[in-house]
Amino acid sequence: MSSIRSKRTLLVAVGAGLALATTAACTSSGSGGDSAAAGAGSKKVTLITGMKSDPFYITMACAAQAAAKAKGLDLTVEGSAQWDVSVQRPLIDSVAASRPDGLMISPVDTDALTPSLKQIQASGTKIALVDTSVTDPSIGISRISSDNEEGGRTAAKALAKQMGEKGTAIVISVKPGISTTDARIKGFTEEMANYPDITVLPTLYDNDEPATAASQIQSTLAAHPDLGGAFAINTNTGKGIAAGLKQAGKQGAVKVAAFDAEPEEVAALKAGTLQVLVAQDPAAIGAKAVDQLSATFNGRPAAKQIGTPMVAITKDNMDDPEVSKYFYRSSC
Ligand code: T6T
Repeated sequence: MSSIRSKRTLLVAVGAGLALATTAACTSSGSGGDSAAAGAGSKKVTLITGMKSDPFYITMACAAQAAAKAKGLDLTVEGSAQWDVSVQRPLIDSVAASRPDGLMISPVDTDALTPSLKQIQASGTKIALVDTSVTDPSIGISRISSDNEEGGRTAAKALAKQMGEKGTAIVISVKPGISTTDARIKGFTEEMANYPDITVLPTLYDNDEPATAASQIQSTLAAHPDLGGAFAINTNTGKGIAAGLKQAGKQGAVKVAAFDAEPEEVAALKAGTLQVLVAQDPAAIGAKAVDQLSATFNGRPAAKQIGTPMVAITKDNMDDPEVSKYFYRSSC
């Protein structure tokens, strides 16, 4: 179980009455004199992200690179081309062959990759799980992520408000067996149960393909012309739903709460195609993971579980610098 050292509750006031309480664990690491210029003897760390091209992970990687430089660590960034176990497993195995001192990874499945991770950990590589995690609690010296159930609850409250607390809604996710998106669905559906006049249709899965999400929202509309709301579980799903609604001329007619804040989602929020974004702080996830590995390399204990902030963004608050600082980047 997590052994959060101390908890600081961060309440981000986001205008339009949308406030999202998050907790962030203060860790003992991160400042204790372990900075040094990267040199031949530097510890080698590899980051394997869930999707190389995803601005969520690009933002994470940029911050991890900066933190690694400050700590004198030699960081290499890898990433899957698709959200698929058969793509990420060979990546893990090839990284294992290089015997890095540390591995930061977003496993694309809660269980299928655990044997490979167990093997790497047994060979002495310290693992930090970033964003997604695995069921086996023995994996990882630290797990750093958003409180995804809380994020799902926030999306449900925001969407219910947008829908006038009545009508039909749909959730489109990536695929079952991803710790983060499964937690968001759990939080969302549990919160939506508090709105008896809202019916939530069975969840659809788009395999992280925007085009699939676009056609799914359109076919849902055809089957349910009264569709009033949608929850997009992540960046590619948010992009896809926005495109699908725009193509169908239904932007604004179907209210959408989407997780994340990559550039196309932000543009869709500005255009009124999406109504709420639940942004995470992937930069904090990346930087804190580097801090935990650095602390471990220097003989200090790591924080087993670290929560990072989220913020609910709407058209009303998106121009506030305290909010727009959470927009994701497509490059460093
Ligand atoms: O929403 C993020 C991440 O938190 C999730 O685990 C997978 O999807 C994203 O990477 C965005 O595409």
